[in-house]
Amino acid sequence: MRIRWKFGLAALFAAALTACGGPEKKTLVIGAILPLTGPAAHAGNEAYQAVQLAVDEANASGRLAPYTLELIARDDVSDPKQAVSAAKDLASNPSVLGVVAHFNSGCYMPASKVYHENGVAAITPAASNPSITLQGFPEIHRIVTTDQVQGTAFGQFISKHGVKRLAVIHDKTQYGEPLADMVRKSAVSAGVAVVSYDGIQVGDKDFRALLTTLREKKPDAVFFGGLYDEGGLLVKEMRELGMKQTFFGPDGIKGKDFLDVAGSSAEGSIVSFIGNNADNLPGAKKFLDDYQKRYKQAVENFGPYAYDVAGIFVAALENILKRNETPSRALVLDELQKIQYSGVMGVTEFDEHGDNKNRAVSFYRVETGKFVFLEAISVSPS
Ligand code: ABU
Repeated sequence: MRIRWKFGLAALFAAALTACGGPEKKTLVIGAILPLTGPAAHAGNEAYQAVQLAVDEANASGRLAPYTLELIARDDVSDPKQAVSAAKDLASNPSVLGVVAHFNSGCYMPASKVYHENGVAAITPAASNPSITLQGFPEIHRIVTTDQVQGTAFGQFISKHGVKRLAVIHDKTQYGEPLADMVRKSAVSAGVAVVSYDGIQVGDKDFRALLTTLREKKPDAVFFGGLYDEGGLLVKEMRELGMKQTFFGPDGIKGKDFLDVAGSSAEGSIVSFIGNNADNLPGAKKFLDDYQKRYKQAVENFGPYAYDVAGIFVAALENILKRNETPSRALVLDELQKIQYSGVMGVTEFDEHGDNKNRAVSFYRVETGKFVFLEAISVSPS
């Protein structure tokens, strides 16, 4: 009874303030739909935490005053159905002005239709299947580079490092399979013989039968298009079978989960990342330090790009407010079309498809349980 009385008083007080033209909470809202649980939870949480950091910094700076920026987060669990459902949930909330959208290409692809139908700007900090941004949806953006660029660069890298016979494996997903195909084509154009091309099932644990068959074809390297867990198991089982071939993998295995699953078998593996190497960028140092300080973890992969995605939304909202206009979904979209955002990972400017004109692929080797930077390839816009 006492509690109800207290709430009753608070509600009366709030109503009285509003009626007298008193302080009303003014908020602007962005969403984040990422895998906070499930097989890519580690990367998803890094991206989410980076977005939260950017939102908190924007609020502390007062850049959007008199508004406060609010972040609504949803977990897509790396599952396309849950991604679409979360996208519909946020799109149906008229306060949501833009979404930091999805880690998995298999989630961003179907959810992109929801953002398009509802005029909500979406920017992915990670999903790299090139077809997502080629659908002609003006709402759909990506800050990292695409697997067209990653696949081409990886094929050339493999050839440059003396590989003559390559075995290619993929995980049959909307990420792994097209990426593996692009690596295969690029490697073949660079003069590498692709001796096998196989798909595995996500969630399977024992790949020894496939690896034993593949070993007969005498590859001198193996490329896997897929994610952390299967990548970790593949290289572990290769080493258990005595296979000493170099193991190559994409951005989808550059993370702690790959290292944890593979253990010491990960040593010597070479992985790529769809962007610049944050450790080499002076502009990223403050973010990397702030992230470490706040979350007691080092950044591993998509955090800096997720931080820049949130920064792009903040900059878009700030530009709208400077013109004394009221932020809306349509105005945010207009801003993204013309934005030149100087973030921690460099300058982002979106091309006619919504892809970042700034295209780089970085390569790393696993040494004593860490990803050690080797080189970066910058790809000019075509
Ligand atoms: N490129 C990040 C990993 C996954 C994906 O694109 O599906």
